[in-house]
Amino acid sequence: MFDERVITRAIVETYLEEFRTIVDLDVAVVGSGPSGLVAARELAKRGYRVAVFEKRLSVGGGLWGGGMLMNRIVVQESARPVLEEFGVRTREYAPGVYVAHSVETVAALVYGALQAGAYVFNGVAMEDVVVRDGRVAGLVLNWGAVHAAGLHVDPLAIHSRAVLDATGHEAEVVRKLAAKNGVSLTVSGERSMWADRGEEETVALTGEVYPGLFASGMAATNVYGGHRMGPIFGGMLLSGVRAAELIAEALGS
Ligand code: 48F
Repeated sequence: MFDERVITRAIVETYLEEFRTIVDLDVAVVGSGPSGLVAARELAKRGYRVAVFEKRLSVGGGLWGGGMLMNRIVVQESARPVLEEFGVRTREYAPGVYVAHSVETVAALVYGALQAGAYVFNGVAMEDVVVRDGRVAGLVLNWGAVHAAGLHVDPLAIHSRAVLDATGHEAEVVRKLAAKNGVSLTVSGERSMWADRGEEETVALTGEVYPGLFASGMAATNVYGGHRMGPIFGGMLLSGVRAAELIAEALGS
């Protein structure tokens, strides 16, 4: 009953159809952790053409493992509305301290981003940036598997009006920009864990690090040397919201 050729065509054609449309984007988000997925949904809701590129097969970044592989995350009162907006259930554990299931959180965040109209490409890695006239103007992409195996395969490039580095602790996009373009940007690296400070810093440090290139979440913390915060995730969610606001401000309509 099922013809393998139809199955093959269905996959190849629908995937490539989508890939063709993302060659010109408003916003390219690198990394599908909490800050990247929240930013993607917020931007898609505002009508921007946004795609998330995740080098691994699984989306969700550092959410899955909760704290020390115990699949629960903690959020504070100020960030709970973000989880609610995605339909994630929370339980109040202590005044102002809420717990959510990390797997439910990943599922809801990616579903919410897709449903809002964001494109999500898992297994696709950012290999380099496109720089034009002193601005980051796009990404150089390759299959995550090619990247991981270190194969000598030339990548493909896309253009975007803004790029968000949501690659977490690595701040990979910022590092790549600095390493290849003589840009005097240093990634300071994060400071040791201080949950309270780290949560505030990751939101405060979210912003444009170079024309066209924004950083959120742990990438922002690492660029500017903020504190690590561990398995409390409110700052990551709020950083995604903040990144979307700043990008929308910069892009206009
Ligand atoms: O690390 P990650 O979850 O980013 P985040 O939004 O959140 C950080 C927290 O999860 C946690 C924390 C909070 O307490 O400290 O770590 O800042 O997700 C980053 C994603 O980026 C992907 C990576 O696989 C991960 O899923 N990524 C990294 N480099 C690349 C990439 C790349 N070159 N191309 C595509 N994806």
